[in-house]
Amino acid sequence: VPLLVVSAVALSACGGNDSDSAGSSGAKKLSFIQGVAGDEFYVTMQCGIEAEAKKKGVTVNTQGPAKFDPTLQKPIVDSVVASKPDAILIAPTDVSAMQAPLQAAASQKIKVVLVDTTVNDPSFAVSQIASDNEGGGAAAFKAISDLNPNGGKILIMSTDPGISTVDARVKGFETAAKADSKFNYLGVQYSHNDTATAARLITAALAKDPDIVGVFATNTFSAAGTATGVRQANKQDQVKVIGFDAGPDQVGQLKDGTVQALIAQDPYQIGVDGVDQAVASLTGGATEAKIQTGFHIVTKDNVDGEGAQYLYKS
Ligand code: T6T
Repeated sequence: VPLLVVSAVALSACGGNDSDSAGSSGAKKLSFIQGVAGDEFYVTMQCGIEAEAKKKGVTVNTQGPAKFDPTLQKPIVDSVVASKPDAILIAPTDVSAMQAPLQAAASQKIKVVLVDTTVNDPSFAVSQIASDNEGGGAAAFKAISDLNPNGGKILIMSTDPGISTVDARVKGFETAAKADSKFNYLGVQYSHNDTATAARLITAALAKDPDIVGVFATNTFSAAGTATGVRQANKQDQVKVIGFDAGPDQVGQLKDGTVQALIAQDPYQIGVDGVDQAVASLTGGATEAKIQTGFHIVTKDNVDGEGAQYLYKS
């Protein structure tokens, strides 16, 4: 009779196991504060951070607010600062509201590394590591334009103003869209990083302008909601949807034809670079003020091949 062997060690999202622990007593302590907990982008970044922390012999603990909201992230920063880590890696949830709390952390001699998002004046930070968000926005316009050679009405579904990454994506798309007279750019709608709100907003936009030909959705949740709304309106053949990020729901929508392309970031690498910068700053090594990690375009044609390496972990 075959024995069913159940492993006592839970597999982590990262493909290792959760019993892996980095460092030893006396090792440098890092804290990672996500933009929002449970978001596959930050889950994947956490995998990169934990793998690199293990390699470098430092410890890391990870926390994130339940929503992408500075009023929820600030108390986490305050409690992490009180725990006196050597360095904080953080994706700040607002360019203004997170400025003072992070500056206060840096003034306590905690090294601060900004991963993904940034703040208005990041001069206190050791390093800022992010995708080419503006370039990704411009690439999203190019994709919509290639799919709609005759132009038409287009709009952006974003999250909230004041988030550096999505604002840069909007800027990149908007600049390109306004320069192309074939397109009638209808502006930005804000979904507050909520999938259901994005679906509701796109339904209303399609009721008002039934001839919309393209939507650029600036992150996971706005993209997943946009695709749901487009499919509910049965407009998936008419409306071309390009979404930033590459979480599992988005990949499903790419494969079923509701979404035409995903602009995938490299959150794992952002995490690896973040740890390297933190450790360099703590050990007197050279740091880089800005690191850009690019982006990759994933379509139905490459998602099971070359594009598969860019999909996020969950
Ligand atoms: O798009 C990423 C991240 O880059 C952005 O700052 C916030 O939203 C995500 O986490 C995706 O959900």
